[in-house]
Amino acid sequence: DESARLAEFEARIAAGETIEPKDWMPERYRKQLVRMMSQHAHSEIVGMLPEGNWITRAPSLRRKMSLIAKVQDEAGHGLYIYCGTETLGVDRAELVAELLSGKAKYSSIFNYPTLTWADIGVIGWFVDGAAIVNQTVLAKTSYGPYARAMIRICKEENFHKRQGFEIVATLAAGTPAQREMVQDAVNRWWWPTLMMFGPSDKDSPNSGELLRWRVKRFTNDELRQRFVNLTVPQAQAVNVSLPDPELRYDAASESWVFGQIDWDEFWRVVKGDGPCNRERLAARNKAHDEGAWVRAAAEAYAAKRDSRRDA
Ligand code: FAQ
Repeated sequence: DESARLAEFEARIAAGETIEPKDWMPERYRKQLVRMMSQHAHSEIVGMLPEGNWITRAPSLRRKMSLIAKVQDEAGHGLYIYCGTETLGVDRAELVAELLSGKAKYSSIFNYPTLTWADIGVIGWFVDGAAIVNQTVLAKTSYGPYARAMIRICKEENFHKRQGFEIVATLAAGTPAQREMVQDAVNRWWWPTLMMFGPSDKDSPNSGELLRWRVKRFTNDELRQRFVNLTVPQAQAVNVSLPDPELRYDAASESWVFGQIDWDEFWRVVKGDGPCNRERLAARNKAHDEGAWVRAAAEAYAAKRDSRRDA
């Protein structure tokens, strides 16, 4: 019966086993994974837009090549995670429709604009850096297909972070105007990056269940702190300052204490009212509409192939 199955499922999780698509799982576990994985896939796809915006304006051929490769990787990550989500019995078209209608969430961070070339460096450094902190842990998540996707994706995120940090280091060692440009980008991206880790633990309704089932292995605040501790010394190394007057090292906890996050801003952006939410959704809808002929052609081809096979 249901409660015996649940006990068996939880015992497997407690023993550190991974759950695979054909294994029994509670409906809530399946639902939570579909929610989280589809939001993650959408984030990768929408996340292509702010950086894609700079491909034609990259300052050199080499910068352009690595930026194209990064954005292309993000498309791959999105498709890979959509495939993972499909192992839970949902149709990708349904998930994409929810993104396009504005019903589905994706990471708040991608609703901010990329105003200068320095933003591309800072996104790689901060946003991919934050993604690595979050996803390294997800590589040990209890659901097998998601964990395996994260292992591969983290390898690519490391390259993304390095290309970003290298851009930042170059600008930070450059002319006064370049230094100013990179500092301005750091000032604008720091707080939104901290928001990527989600609401503080006391306001995180999903954390309890996700931690119990080892989908998550650390809380939002724990991972946010880990990111801050990793990033402050990197900022010092390239001589840029982080826009937080309250930032200070606490020897007792061996951690960098930081100031208050503006949670009103966070929720405004999550609910669709950030600086670029409308623009991002419009761009995704335009791309989807313009791709209609490709989907129609693929379907016609598949139908023709099936009818030949039947003949
Ligand atoms: N933005 O109860 P919790 C990338 C929502 S990295 C928007 O704490 P949970 C790589 C949350 O969904 C970015 N919404 O939720 C890249 C929930 O709403 P719901 C993607 C947010 O799941 C780099 C509500 O608030 N990474 O793409 C955000 O326990 C560079 C309550 O929150 C992932 O998705 C937010 N920041 O913890 C690409 C990682 N935070 O659904 C291009 C996988 C929270 O109940 C360029 N996901 N919400 O209506 C996770 O680790 C978790 O889902 C969290 C949220 C930590 C994001």
